[in-house]
Amino acid sequence: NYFCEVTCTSFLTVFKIHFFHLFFLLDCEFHGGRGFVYCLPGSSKIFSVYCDQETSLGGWLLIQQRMDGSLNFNRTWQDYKRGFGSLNDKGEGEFWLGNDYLHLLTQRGSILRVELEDWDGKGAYAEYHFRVGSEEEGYALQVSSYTGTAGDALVEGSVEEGSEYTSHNGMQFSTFDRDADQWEENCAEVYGGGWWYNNCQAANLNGIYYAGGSYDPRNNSPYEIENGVVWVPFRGADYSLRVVRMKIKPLVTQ
Ligand SMILES: *[C@@H]1O[C@H](CO)[C@@H](O)[C@H](O)[C@H]1NC(C)=O
Ligand SMILES: [Ca+2]
Repeated sequence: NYFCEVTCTSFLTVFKIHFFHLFFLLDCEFHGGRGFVYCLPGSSKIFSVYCDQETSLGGWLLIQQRMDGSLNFNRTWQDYKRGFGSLNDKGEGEFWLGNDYLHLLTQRGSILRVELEDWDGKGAYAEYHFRVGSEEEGYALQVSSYTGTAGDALVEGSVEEGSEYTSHNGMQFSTFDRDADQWEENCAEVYGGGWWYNNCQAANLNGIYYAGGSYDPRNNSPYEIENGVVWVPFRGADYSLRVVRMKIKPLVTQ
């Protein structure tokens, strides 16, 4: 794994780079390897991305990570739009890249890789074709072509509760201060994070971080609900995962 730093000198330069080559290869030889590095419009300063060079041929850009519950993910539309949190130089930390970036980086198609780890160290993954709409489109989620070992929480959703209520595909993004879900109440408010809620969820990777794994929703306050860091087909709704991360790479590589 390498940590690459890109100096983005001006908004214009960055925008051109972005517009004509959604991604480009930057020489990370300095750090002992090579990786995809993304330059994002609006980053007029040093923008650091974490380049994972080890998982399935490398070239992944980390877009979300939970690992110790140190960061509050129950945040506003503006926070999710711009991103929050940070990583250290080992790629450790909790963060959300930002929905504007997700839209820009996925508009030509990308692969999403979700990695999950429970409190016994058991891991699982899920991969999808992945696109996030613009803010005008409510950052709507488009996912398809599931492969993996974790189960298909994003398209199929929860088999028990029914796909039509729990699939995240096609859903707009919701935060507690902007409810775009399919429930008469506010999923984001009670499930504790910004997400593509339906009525409500089979995956809640930005949910409330409960240490230890299994939890009894009756003890959760202020909502007695299964609002942990959840991937239903992997460990069920009443199990909050220890580590979750989301990574993307372009669908068509050069
Ligand atoms: C999330 O934050 C909102 C606003 O502060 C609050 O009303 C809500 O109860 C919080 N949700 C959870 C699950 O803590
Ligand atoms: Ca609602």
